[in-house]
Amino acid sequence: MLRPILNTWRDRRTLNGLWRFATDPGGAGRNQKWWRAPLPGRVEMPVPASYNDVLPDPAIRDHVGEAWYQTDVVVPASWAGERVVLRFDAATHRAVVWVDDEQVAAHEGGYTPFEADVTGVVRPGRASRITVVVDNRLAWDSIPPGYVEQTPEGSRQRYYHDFFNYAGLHRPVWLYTTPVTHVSDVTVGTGLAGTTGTVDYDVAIAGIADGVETHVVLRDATGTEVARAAGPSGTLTVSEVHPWRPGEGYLYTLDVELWNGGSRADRYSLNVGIRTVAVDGTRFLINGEPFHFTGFGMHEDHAVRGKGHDDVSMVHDFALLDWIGANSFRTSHYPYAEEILDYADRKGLVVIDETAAVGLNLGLGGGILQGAKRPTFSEETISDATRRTHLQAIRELVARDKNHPSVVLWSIANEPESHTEESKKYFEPLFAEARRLDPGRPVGFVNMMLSPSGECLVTELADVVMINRYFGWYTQTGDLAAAERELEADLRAWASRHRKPILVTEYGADTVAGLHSVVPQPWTEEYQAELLEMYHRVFDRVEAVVGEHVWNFADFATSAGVFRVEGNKKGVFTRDRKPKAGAFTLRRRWSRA
Ligand code: GCB
Repeated sequence: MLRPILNTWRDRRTLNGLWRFATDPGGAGRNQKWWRAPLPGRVEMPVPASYNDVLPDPAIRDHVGEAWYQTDVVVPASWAGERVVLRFDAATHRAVVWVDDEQVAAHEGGYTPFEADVTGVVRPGRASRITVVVDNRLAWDSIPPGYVEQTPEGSRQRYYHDFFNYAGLHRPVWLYTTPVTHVSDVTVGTGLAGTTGTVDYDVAIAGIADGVETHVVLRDATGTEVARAAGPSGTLTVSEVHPWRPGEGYLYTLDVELWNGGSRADRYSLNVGIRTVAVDGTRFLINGEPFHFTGFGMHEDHAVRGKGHDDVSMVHDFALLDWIGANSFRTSHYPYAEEILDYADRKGLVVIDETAAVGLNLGLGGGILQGAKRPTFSEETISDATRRTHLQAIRELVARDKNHPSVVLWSIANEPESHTEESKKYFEPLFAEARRLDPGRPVGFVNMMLSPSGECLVTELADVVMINRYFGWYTQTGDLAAAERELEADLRAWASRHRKPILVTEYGADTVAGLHSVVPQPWTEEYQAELLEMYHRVFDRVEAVVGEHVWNFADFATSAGVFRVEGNKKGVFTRDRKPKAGAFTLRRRWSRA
């Protein structure tokens, strides 16, 4: 799915700003057709942002159910004759959209974009009312899953993942145009052989008029043409190629043009990084060279605006990644804003791109279900219906992110149950679909500690081993010597059983900034630093380990719980991005080169 761009043939404007807003705990809005008139109440809400923390109101923070957003927009008169599209970069977790009185879109999934062709609904030169209802409820068939419990005090959302269930319009909303005959999709795949690069391209065209021709031109970073071709698909060859590589996000531009009767009818420009990715035994290769991942599992999470995208924070976070010497991150535990992937492409940061399939593991939360432990996979819990949503989440992730050179690996789930036959059956078609959609990238999932190498049945479906390990925190708490022994035994077992690259996608310890101790005391800054050093000693002893991603880059919000002190404190930066001692430990190790 192509992002809106601005050029001679395409226009765009964001609808970011303050929208009218109303939560709807009783679900009255649908019956009363709230899209037909200004929303009740006088609350305004910024877009993009999570709505939860903007107002100091527990009824909004802990709201369960639908919430309405509305704005008015004048469509420029100059857009007459163009195709007009309304696009939401994210609406968490599902949404229905109306333009004036007409429903134009409905979408499931909180972290991937959707759009509607509204050409026949809006009137250029006139105002239109745009109304969106977003629903933050997680159910057994949503990704991520959850369930709503009815209590005497009202609905309560329960879920099996460890971050706050922020909701709302988290990313920009766009109104944009394309010509009627337009480029509707572009897919590129790149190759390298010596000093020659190749770009396979495939262009989809919609609204086709007779005689439309496709021309593609590849330009280098100075704008100089390096290759061209005609036809909707083909291969471009680049001699003396300048590859995209970690640390150096060199990008070419692919200009895709449609020509009609001797004149240009549309142009779409796409950034292209020429690089290869491969798994070879226990090595992870980028451009044929072994790559060692250093960095973090992160979160889109900030004070007040929650998961709302913001360029200031993005640029600052990337600067901190650079300062600390990180070369990569995982979009734990959902697809991040496309702005972040574009920026990673330009910065040469390597990305493991993850779906929002987190918390598919009921073995972890038996206690909450009135003591009755339910099976993870069953008709009543994670079922075929969940798998259908999960498949769609994979399709939308690949459709959105397939062209980003920074993305080198798909992670189709975080810490699901993976030691049962049911889990294997659940995951087989998901791996197959990810590979069918993108034969060019390895596919994996993230294994959790309770499912060690001898028991996990899903890793054999994956191209790499990705494991989260908390020796020294959740087990052997405070005993780093015992943790070191356990960690080494665990990693060696994975290495000998699977002969695949091992990425430790999470390791870390909760740390309250400012807490200190001269002896190893969990929760102190010194303990976090010592624990990280211990893991690094072990990683350096096990050759198959090709990745170290600390959990987490920064402290983040979670639901309330006795294991959490105003959220998860495993960040090496605080939530407002102040370094803890562990940040300097990492900087010393990762900035060595
Ligand atoms: C994990 C999860 C992550 C949690 C983390 C923790 O394994 O993948 O979402 O936040 O542990 O801190 O417990």
